[in-house]
Order: sequence, then structure tokens, then C-alpha cells
Amino acid sequence: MSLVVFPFKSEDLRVVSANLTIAARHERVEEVWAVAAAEGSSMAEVASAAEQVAVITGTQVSVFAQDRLGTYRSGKGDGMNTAIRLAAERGFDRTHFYDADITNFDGSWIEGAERAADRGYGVVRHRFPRAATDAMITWMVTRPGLAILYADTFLPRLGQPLGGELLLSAAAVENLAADPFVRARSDWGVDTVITHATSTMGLGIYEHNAADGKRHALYGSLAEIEEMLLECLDAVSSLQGRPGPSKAAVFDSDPPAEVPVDLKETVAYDLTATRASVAESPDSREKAVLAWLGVDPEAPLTIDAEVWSWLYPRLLDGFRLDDEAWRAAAFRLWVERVTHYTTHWVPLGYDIAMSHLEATIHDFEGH
Ligand code: GDX
Ligand code: MG
Repeated sequence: MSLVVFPFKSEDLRVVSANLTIAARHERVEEVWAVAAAEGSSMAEVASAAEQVAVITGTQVSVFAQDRLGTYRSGKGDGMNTAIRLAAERGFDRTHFYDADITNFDGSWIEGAERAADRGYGVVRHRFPRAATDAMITWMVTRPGLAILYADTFLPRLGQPLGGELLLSAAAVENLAADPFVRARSDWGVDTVITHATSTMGLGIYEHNAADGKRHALYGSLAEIEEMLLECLDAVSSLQGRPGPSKAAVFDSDPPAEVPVDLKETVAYDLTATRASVAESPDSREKAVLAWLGVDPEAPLTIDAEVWSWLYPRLLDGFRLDDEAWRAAAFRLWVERVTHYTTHWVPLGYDIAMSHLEATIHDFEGH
């Protein structure tokens, strides 16, 4: 039987409650867990909603706070790793993870993952179509990083290497629970290290396409995800030197499907607010980092795909999460890259913009 886990911090209670109910009602699901952030979570409200869900559905729904397991900022990683450790102890056949803020979550996510697991895949990852200006960490940082480090494996081909929506078999959960590198990653980097770790387990990976997309809380300024950017960049950088999946590893994926029309028109972030969030001129330490990277700190920045193709590998090599100058430089460069793409490619239409992004990943792989 299966367990469904929702890591949560502070989300719309109605959405969380609806998602707990959907999971608890599913015939394959034996238990549902909601794992609360260490600080700033709405745990009391979610716990009382969960009690009602348990009464209505007859399924056990538990709400508890995450443990402090990792060595980075205590964030979503501690939440996922707390659940992974407990799930390994309890020995569930399958463990699903879903973000708590998905507004179009329904039984088909669980069903799609379960069916692929029935066919023998040990890890099922949900992928979904996204707006042309969404997933800017995935497109500019994580997939390029995986392409550089693991060219010609399936890792750069994953649609959502940062996705928090996945199914893990008992063997995958046991391996992750025993992996100190994964357990250490208590911050937003957890998705990257889980993606990498599960890719090397030889358990077979399947990508299930949630064709309607993942509808969830979107952002205003990209500054709102600055911490996520820096931690995801650090996580992919930390994979350097770690072996990837073998070229013979089993990886299959649902065929591409039509992208919903409204997603093609969605604007996922606020360009003006994002530009305003970057300090006008770098201080002397940030200038030194920019110069080290090969960027003229006095000249205006223009970061198209060609510039990013030589600049990003250097950033991946040198980045230091605990150094303020590196953090400021990485955020500035990423914002310039994302805004350049947004103003030059997005106006050409969804399909052209997405093909351009996909082509940049092939370039990073060296072909
Ligand atoms: N337990 C716990 N602890 N849960 C947390 C924490 C924390 O410190 N911080 C956030 N969460 C929950 C949150 O409530 C939500 O359910 C989920 O984690 C994801 O957070 P959200 O703020 O919705 O992030 P976002 O931007 O939607 O990112 C998600 O998708 C990214 C992606 O697909 O690109 C999330 O799964 C990221 O890890 C992923 O990189
Ligand atoms: Mg979200």
C-alpha cells in the first residue's frame, strides 16, 4: 500500500485540505502525512483540517513537524528527509510526494504514478507543461548543470529535475534514507540531489505527464525565489565529481501532449519588479567575482544564450553559497539571463521560446 506525503509551510488552508482529502480518498492510499516546516508553518490549522479529513475518509492522516536532519538551511529538504526516514522505517510499498499548494491536484496524479510503478518502474516523476516564463531555475540552472555534468545520460532530458512530485518505491526510499549526501540537503537543493541519487539506483525511472500542468502559487518578482535559485545552483554544483546514471539506465516517458492554451499565455513573473530588485551597481567584492567569471563589471550586461554557454559553467565551478559576493553575482547574472530571454524570445510565441530553451540544453551537452 501507498503513503502520500505533502511537505508544507504556509499555504492556503482550503487548498491543503482539498489535497489531503483527494489523497486520503484514493483507493491505493493507506496513509497521508503533512510535514510542517520548522518555522512559520500553519501546522495547527492543517492539523485540525486533517482530523476532519480522517473522519470523512476513514484514512489515517498525520500532521507533524519536520526534524532537523540536514546541514544547510532548514527548509523543504528537512521536510522531505523526515518523511523519507520514517517511511523507510515503516516499510510502505510506495511513497508519493506532492507540493501542498497544487490547486489542480486530483486522483489522476496518484493514479498515473501508481500505474507506472505497476509496470515496474522504481521511481516515477511527474512532469507537466509550464508557461514560457515559468521554471526559470530549471531552464537556466538545473538542466544546464545536468547537461554539463551528465551529457548523454537521461538526466538532462528530465522535464522537471526540480519537481517535488514523485513516487518512490520501497527500495528507493530505503536507499535515500541511507544516503548522507541526500540527508544533509535540508534546503531547496533537496530536489536536485534526490533526482541525481534516484537516477543512479538502477530502479528504472518513468516520467508521467500531468497534461493539464501544475497550477500553484506563482511569483511576483523573481527576487521571491532568490534563495531557491542560490540553493538549487549550489546543489547542482555539489554534484561535480559524482557519477551519474549509466548510459544503459532505464528511462521512459509519456509522449508529449498538447499544452493547455491558457498556459501558453501565462506570464509567470513580474519583469519590472524583478529588474528593480537587483542592486544598481555591484560593490567591490561582487565586482571581483564578476571579473573572476570573465564579465566586465563596469560594462552593461547582456546575457544571451551564447554568453550563458561559457559563463554558466564558470559559475557552476566557482559558486559559494556562503559568500555574499558570490550570491549577489549569481542572482544578478541569472536575472540578466532570464530577462534577456523574456524580452527576446518570449515575444516570438510559446513554441519558438520553448524550442529555443530546449536547444540551449543540447548546446550545454556539447551537441
Ligand atoms: N516541510 C516543509 N518545510 N515544507 C516546505 C518548506 C519547509 O521549510 N518550504 C516550503 N515547503 C513546501 C511548500 O509549502 C510547498 O508545499 C512545497 O514545499 C513547495 O514550495 P513552494 O513554495 O510551492 O515552491 P515552488 O516554487 O512551487 O517550488 C516547487 O517546485 C519547484 C520546481 O518544480 O521547480 C518545489 O517543489 C521546489 O522544490 C521545486 O524546485
Ligand atoms: Mg508552489
